[in-house]
Amino acid sequence: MSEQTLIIIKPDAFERKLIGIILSRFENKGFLIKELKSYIFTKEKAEEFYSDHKNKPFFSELVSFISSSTVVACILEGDNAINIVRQMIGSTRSFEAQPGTIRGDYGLGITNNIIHASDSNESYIKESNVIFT
Ligand code: 3AN
Repeated sequence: MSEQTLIIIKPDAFERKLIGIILSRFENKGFLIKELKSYIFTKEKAEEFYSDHKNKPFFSELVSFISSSTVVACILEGDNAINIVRQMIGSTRSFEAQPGTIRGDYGLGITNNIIHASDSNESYIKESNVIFT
């Protein structure tokens, strides 16, 4: 079933000039880039984007990191996009992510873990509305 999902290529990947190589992995897999923009989170937008995590101890670190530099936001479309893109990005803790996943190949951090991808259709709708409206 064709679906859409949102990815955010995070400030660490932007600063390391990994945008092109990461986007090309999704195109190579067969996904279509439906929307693409570079974006700078304000603190307020970051808090809205990560509102599900507002009671977590790492919330302020997360908000501060995601708003620390440019990110690239992208809506991808393709069969089972939500699930397959989540598999492609790998585990949250990059140092545990499998080689062959994006976090496994490019990252070592947890907060600075290269990329975000929506984990459900509900998250996709909420998150894409924060950035694309
Ligand atoms: P994922 O991005 O893999 O879906 P979530 O939704 O559990 O992970 O967490 C959202 C973001 O919060 C992660 N991408 C990561 O940047 C950050 N995060 C998660 N757990 C921790 C933690 N223990 N310490 C610091 N940051 C964390």
